[in-house]
Amino acid sequence: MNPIKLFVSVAAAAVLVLAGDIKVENQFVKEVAPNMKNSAAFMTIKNSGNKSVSLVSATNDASTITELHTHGKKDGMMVMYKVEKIEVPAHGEALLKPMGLHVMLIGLNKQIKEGDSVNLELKFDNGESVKVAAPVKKLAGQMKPYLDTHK
Ligand SMILES: [Cu+2]
Repeated sequence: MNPIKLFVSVAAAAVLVLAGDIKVENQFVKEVAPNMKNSAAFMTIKNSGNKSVSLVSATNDASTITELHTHGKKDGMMVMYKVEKIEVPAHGEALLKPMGLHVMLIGLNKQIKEGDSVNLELKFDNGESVKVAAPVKKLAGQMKPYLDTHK
């Protein structure tokens, strides 16, 4: 390969790796009672780039399974269900909040309570991967039926 061409392709790859358009803020995980096996993580995801980016998968160190979920009405009932991705518009944000979009932690492998923190890794379709520590917080009681609707 011609050395100039090689240099250009290496430089382009370096730019892709360095482009950090995604920022995660205000992340937290809901405290749950000791007998509960599921919880959820909430956060604001900001995209400073010119293209919309989607959160496509996640992992965490407190549960076996991590899914992307939303919450809404189906046949007149409030239910949670899995979504393939969570889109973050260009120069915009996605708000993951109780009764809306969330990262579902299924099959907790330990009790999580206020003061703990859960390590999350979030993977995006632009190749970015963001690691955050989410503090565990107590939320108001109306969250319990919400978490129980998980299928
Ligand atoms: Cu859920």
